[in-house]
Amino acid sequence: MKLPFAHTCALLACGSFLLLTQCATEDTYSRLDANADGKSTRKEFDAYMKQGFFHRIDIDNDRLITFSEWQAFNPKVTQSQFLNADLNRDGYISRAESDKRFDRDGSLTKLFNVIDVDKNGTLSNEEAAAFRSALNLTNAATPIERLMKAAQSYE
Ligand SMILES: [Ca+2]
Ligand SMILES: [Ca+2]
Ligand SMILES: [Ca+2]
Repeated sequence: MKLPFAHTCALLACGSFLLLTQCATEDTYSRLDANADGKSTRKEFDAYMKQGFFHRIDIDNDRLITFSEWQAFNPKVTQSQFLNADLNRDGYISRAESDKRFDRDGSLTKLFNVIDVDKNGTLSNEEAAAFRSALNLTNAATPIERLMKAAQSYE
């Protein structure tokens, strides 16, 4: 199966995937499957990833992301990327602004499609576990490299 991974890699520059990789790997499936029916819908996946992303960057837990908080997590983030996400230009990224950024860049769609091997629109326990295993099998230096190797193993 061929994935549009060259396109996915373009998103790595913005840093979202680095965070998504960590969200997808370190938590139990039960948290992803919010209503515990044995599968994760796209809606559950999105809610989980958006919450996980925001929570990890907002170090001081004040519900706002500053440029330095983002930079602490991803040293490669640029001012223009921050400004791009800060829609109302108040110097902070709110949860709503963070969520909208994901909706615009399409990174959640791409990640979901990688994990959803049988393309039925939901992630089974097995699909989520397989993705985690693929990531755990890689021994690259950075989360981004691990993600790229894991996704290559799906091709
Ligand atoms: Ca904060
Ligand atoms: Ca803002
Ligand atoms: Ca599936």
